[in-house]
Amino acid sequence: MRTQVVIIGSGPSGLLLGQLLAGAGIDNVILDRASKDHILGRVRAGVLEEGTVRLMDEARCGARMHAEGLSHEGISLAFDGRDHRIDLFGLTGGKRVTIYGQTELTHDLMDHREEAGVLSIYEAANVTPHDFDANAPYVTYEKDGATHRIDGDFIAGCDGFHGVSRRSVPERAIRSFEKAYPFGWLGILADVPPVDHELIYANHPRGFALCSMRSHKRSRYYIQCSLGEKIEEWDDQRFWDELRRRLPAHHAERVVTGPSFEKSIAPLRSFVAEPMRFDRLFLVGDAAHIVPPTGAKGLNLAASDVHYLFEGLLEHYQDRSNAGIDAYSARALARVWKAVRFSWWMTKTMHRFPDTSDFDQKIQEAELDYLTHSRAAATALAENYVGLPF
Ligand code: FAS
Ligand code: PHB
Repeated sequence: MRTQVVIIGSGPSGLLLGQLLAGAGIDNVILDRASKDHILGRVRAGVLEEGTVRLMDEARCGARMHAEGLSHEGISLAFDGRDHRIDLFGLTGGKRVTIYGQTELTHDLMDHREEAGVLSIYEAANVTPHDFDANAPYVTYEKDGATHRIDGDFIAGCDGFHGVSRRSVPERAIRSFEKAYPFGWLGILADVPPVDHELIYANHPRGFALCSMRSHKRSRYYIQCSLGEKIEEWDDQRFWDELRRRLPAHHAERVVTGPSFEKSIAPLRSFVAEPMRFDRLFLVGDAAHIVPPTGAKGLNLAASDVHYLFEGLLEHYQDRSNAGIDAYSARALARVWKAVRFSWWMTKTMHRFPDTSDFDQKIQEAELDYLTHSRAAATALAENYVGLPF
């Protein structure tokens, strides 16, 4: 089989890139080792920046997002028993975020791709990129007992942190930067109304908590937990009790509890691989970088990578210019590192670290005090949270 762009990975990165390419008449095939159902069963992000919303519209997949997504103009920071609203809209000259689950976004992209008859191959085993340092790259994979080959002009490695693409690059050609955090997030989904109309990020001596949502009837809550925690040790009652302990009293008493239907623990890390392009292979999204979810940047960074790569590929095919693909890595990394910094800063400011010294604790309290009394400090948080320009 031959195509123009072989995309490894059918998560948000691969699907959004595939949809934009198909819309521009650029042939592409997506390969994923998982099944569609497995991919749709993963619960992850919930906050979309305006740039991500714009890309979904450009991909002509935004109708349900606009119909069901919730437009938010602020977030709250809770600490010392009180909370303080950060007016995202007012501080950024009218920008807002959209609450719409990654699962729904993935569903929309998959449905539109299927309707357009653009090929995705699921449960493809041993997907392997070849000869991407030459002009005739190809990808092999195994399915139904046979080995298959797809030749292309380019390979987009959209296969996440544990994917094959980054691992296929010779060690001497790639540098990585990593920071692991000494805690994780225990998250649940429950069909109960959210505790407030906007998100609440809570800093508490017992640990961080986040009150998020998927709709007015479905809540997403997280609490910071130690890395050794086991899901089976957290029944719903224990989770609800711990969440309420970490919220200011006027929120804690309003938490509506109910049975969770999803519960998971995610480790937190910061990771960046440089560069993000290796001749005919491009790394996109989590394949190239990971951020702690505190700043709600992971999914949105995948979207900005897709934007830069799509622009570059469009120039290559339509204008016969390689300027865009040659600039891809530098452009993407410039935005990635600013989001990595913000996600690290939000995590450092809102979580309790096991080895926090008294001095560190006072610095954290001073940071929160500064944030809630300085328009300049709040503006810096707001402009990063709504998303820096592409
Ligand atoms: P993905 O990991 O989503 O997709 C990669 C795809 O490649 C997968 O479908 C996988 O099956 C496939 N693949 C992997 N290896 C392969 C191989 N060898 N061959 C073929 N296919 C292969 N971001 C936020 O903004 N907010 C959050 O709250 C948040 N929470 C998260 C919680 C968890 C547990 C995780 C893991 C991530 C979270 N993220 C969050 C980040 C997440 O949303 C990512 O940024 C987003 O999924 C990135 O999308 P992709 O780059 O498409 O990678
Ligand atoms: C979510 O709703 O899953 C969510 C929201 C904001 C974050 C992280 C996760 O910072």
